[in-house]
Amino acid sequence: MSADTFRLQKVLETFRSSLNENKEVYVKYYIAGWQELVTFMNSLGNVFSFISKDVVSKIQILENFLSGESGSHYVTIQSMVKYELENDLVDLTKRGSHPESGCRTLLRLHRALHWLELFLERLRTSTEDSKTSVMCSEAYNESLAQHHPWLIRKAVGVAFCALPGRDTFFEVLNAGDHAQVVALLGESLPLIAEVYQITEDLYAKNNLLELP
Ligand code: 1Q0
Repeated sequence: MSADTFRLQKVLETFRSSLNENKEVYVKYYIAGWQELVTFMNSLGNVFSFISKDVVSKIQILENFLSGESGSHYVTIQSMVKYELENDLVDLTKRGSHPESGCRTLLRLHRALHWLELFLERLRTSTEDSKTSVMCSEAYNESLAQHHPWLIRKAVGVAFCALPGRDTFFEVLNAGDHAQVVALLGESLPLIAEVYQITEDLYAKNNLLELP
């Protein structure tokens, strides 16, 4: 089994591990899932490094909270939200004394997870003549783009053009033939969607979806 197969399955495994029986999301596994995706993105080439750098810095911010003195409050996304809100540790309307709160940092990854879900669903149901760049940018326009300024949208557009074609993409995932990759995606997607939805509901309930 190749390293790439392992990664795709590891993404699946980490997102599976991130949910406990009370439907709480473990920050540790959530960021481990992102770490796997960064590894994957780096294997696609340097054009993507401005994207992976941003993800890495956000993973780092959350890791620092988790290993810091208030780490026990950062075990789940639920406990993090409660702790930061109760202790006024979140800039709610404009950036001020808490520009890098756990809540706002995780929100950026959360929005990106929606992109991932939409993209992987397109990939899963794609046909031979589907283009990865089109799937990626459609998914992007429906999700993350709404939160990005013009300059970033342009840069992202350039990066999408550098994506390998569908066949190569399936190969890079290297989880067997197309049918096997499709099956694995079918298995991962409901998990990713569930983690996304739980976080979305939590953020909506606490009015945190537009954090600066
Ligand atoms: C495979 C190609 C990757 C395409 C990625 C599409 C999303 C592009 C987003 C790029 C934005 C990066 C520049 C930084 C933006 C920040 O300003 C922004 C806001 O943060 P802040 O602190 O300024 O308020 N940051 C973000 O919005 C976070 C963006 C994270 C993008 C994460 C992309 C994750 C890609 C993962 C590779 C998945 C490959 C698919 C195969 C997976 C197989 C299971």
